[in-house]
Amino acid sequence: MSRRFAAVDLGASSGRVMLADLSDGLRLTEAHRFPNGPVRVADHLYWDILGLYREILTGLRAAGPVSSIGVDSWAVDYALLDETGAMLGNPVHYRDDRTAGLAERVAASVGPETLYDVSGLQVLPFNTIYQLLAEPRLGDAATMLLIPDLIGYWLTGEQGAEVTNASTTGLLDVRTREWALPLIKQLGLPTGIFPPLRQPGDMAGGLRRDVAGEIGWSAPVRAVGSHDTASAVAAVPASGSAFAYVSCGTWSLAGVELPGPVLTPGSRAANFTNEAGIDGTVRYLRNVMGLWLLQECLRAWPGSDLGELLKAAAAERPFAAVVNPDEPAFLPPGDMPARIAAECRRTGQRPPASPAAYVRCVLESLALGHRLAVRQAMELSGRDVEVVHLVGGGSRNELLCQFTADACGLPVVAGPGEATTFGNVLVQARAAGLVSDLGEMRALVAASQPLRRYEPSGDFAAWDEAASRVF
Ligand code: LFR
Repeated sequence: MSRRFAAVDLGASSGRVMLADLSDGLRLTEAHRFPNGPVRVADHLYWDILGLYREILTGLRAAGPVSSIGVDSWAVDYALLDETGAMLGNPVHYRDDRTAGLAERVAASVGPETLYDVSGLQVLPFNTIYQLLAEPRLGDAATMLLIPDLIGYWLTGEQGAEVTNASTTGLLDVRTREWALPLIKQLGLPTGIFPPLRQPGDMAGGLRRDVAGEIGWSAPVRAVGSHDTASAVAAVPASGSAFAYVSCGTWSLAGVELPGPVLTPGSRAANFTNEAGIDGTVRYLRNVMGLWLLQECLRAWPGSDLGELLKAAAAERPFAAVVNPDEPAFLPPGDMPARIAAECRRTGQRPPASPAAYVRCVLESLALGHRLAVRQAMELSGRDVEVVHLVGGGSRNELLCQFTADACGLPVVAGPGEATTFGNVLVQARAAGLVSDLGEMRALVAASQPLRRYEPSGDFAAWDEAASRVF
């Protein structure tokens, strides 16, 4: 058996097929990278799922033969399939507004306490539970497959639901980690569309013969932490348990890892989520709007250079303007600088006057979001935290890492940028017997990756003052 594994990792702004080699430590190479993003057609926002699948095949062909393949992606979104396995329409993007008002309606009918007690999930307007209730074609559906499970189905012909991602639907029982059938029935959703659950490491199936023919080789697909955040948290290069993490890409997912859920009224009020992690762990975290704010600003400034902007942002006046990064108005695609300016005015602050000032505002605001989530995670869970691990693409943003250390008053260890891929391949390597447990997985990442440490510095009182402006 070779010690090579392929990871298919679909992020909201880019996808990649990565190749990991564990013959001598842990080496990662990129086989193929491709852009991703929402596609608006008439009234709705979609994912170009067939285009993504084509890129995945291109990537697998380039990666060459491996021992197994794992697929992860962003959470909550899905395709409905009919009884022949054909897709009933293109998957809708979670930033689409079709779920407007549904979270409130479900809370009113089921009761917010009951909902939290069953699923342990934070309320986000796009959770699968609300999307399914907005779904016009539910009556025709035989199966619902979340995105990585859909890709897995196309690759293997086998259907299943990997549990870490299933935990983001709002329809998984947080205690038993089985589908919450009583809740599903109570909502009037069809119980039959939810496929059997799989655990990370389970075999998902062999490649279909036509797929193997197309990419030129064959290997089984294994379930991994198919929620990208579950894979990223599995690869946080921490030792021990006194750490918080910020998995920072399009979203920042900030929290702690726990052995069991926190379902207290305080936790619900703070909108903390108990998502399923590897090995029965709980990813106790909250979504912070993340680099989406920056990505959408850049989209509004065609031709701008991020490197130059970050340099200029470092020289801008501190705390000239900050916003609550989690304002619902920031969620949909659109003119982000205009929305940030409106939010500054609403909170009595002068809007930034240049792109560099906007970037400064975004990064300070994100750091404030990280700080609030990390602090609340510590308080609500009782977990001691000595260090914040910042992983994902955001770990390459030095200014954001330093601001996060300053705002949290804790050291930040930044890296790896490709934590999700590491988590993906290491779960496969473990299933193949090459790695023993989560601790060893993390130690391997720590030993093979350059990490950078940021000590908290700067004026802590100034961060307090800035926080008081927005929260
Ligand atoms: C991050 C992520 C988050 C999830 C969001 C939407 O990529 O998976 O964990 O809340 O995307 O699916």
